[in-house]
Amino acid sequence: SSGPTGGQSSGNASGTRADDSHMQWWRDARYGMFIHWGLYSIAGGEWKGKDYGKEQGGASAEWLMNSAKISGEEYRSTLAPQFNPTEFDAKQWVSIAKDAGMKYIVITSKHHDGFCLFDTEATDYNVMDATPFKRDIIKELSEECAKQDLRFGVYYSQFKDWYHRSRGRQNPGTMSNEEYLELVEKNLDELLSNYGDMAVLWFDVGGNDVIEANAQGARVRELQPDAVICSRLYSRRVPEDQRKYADFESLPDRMLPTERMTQDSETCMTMRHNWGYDRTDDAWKSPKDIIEFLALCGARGVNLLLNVGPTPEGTLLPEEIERLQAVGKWMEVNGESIYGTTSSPVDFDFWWGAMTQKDQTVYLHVLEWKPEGIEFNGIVGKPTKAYFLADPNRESLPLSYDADGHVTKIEVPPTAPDLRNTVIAVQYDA
Ligand code: JFZ
Repeated sequence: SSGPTGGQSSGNASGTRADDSHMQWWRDARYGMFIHWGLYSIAGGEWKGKDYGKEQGGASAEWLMNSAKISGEEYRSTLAPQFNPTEFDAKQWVSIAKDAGMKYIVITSKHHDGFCLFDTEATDYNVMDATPFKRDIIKELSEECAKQDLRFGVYYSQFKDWYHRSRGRQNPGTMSNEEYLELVEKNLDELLSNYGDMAVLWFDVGGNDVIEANAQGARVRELQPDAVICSRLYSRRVPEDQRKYADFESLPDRMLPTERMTQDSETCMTMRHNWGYDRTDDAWKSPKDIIEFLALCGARGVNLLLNVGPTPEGTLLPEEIERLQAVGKWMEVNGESIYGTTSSPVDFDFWWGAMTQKDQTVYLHVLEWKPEGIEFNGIVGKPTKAYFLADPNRESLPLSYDADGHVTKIEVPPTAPDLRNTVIAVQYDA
């Protein structure tokens, strides 16, 4: 149980395994890279001169086929021959994720548009057979992750596919349910058999058919018992206690968690508005925003899966790289306050920010500097030493306590050492 000092309990899927030891790396990792890449990246949110980038609640880059009501035939015949991202370099992408401090990568192996970024026998609508590129993107990335010691996983849209007869509303495809389920089954077997260790199976937009979802979950357990399975295998309408194979709860997209989670959870977040590459989307979040997401997700016990939307050429955008590097530099110094930590000991934020914790230390993520001092309470024990995590000498900051010893005040210099997030480590005696 979480108890008075916070911490996390397991997800609800341990019943399908002997234990939940497969979750430990994921809990410790805290920070991963999401990649939305596919045929839609070529269009970049535009179709026949119209910009769809900000439609559909903003999810239009990878939703283009649906938003622009493009037929399956036209979508494929227009975009697949153009898919030739010759600048794609798995080694570079994985290095960028690693330098950013990320511990795992999840890439769209098939999104709602049905296009497979991997070699598959189940359909010729894939990168090897339908495009001039003819390189197995999932293979190159999975091998590179293994080399650079990052965990690798795939997003797979198991329910929603616009080529299916009834699983896409605006643009009903022709595939029957039987054909579709067979395709998914084959695809999953290939993804789970041909690419080494699959760390994460990131299912999305699940349906209400629990039997169908459970069969897919069971197959994952069978072929990759240690893979971590996303709760979106099931629709939100499936009661939580019936989501047998959901290892972690995927929280609503692009929103900070508002409360401390007691079950394994993850927030996925964009760097701007859209997931897939969009030519006109300029709603960039700042490096400070992202560092704050990391801190606040951590304080609520939630992983952050931060998205990039690579270009048709196969590159990450300079704006993305710049942000990833900035956060990576911060993580180099302050990673101890994120990796392997659990949620804040208290349910609330402070006026200056929020806390994470590990062993006998709490980490104060000071997002708003207060020269008059940083006050906090809620830890079970007496603080003995406070220091800036960025200070290699760990010089003690002066501490004082109020009359009943509940509130601790840390004296700080007038200006913030790091305006984005200065972390103060506070050790305490239990
Ligand atoms: C889905 C996709 O439709 C979208 O294109 C993107 O891949 C995103 C990561 O996931 O969209 C969703 C799914 C679930 C919610 C919101 C958007 N939700 O539960 O709030």
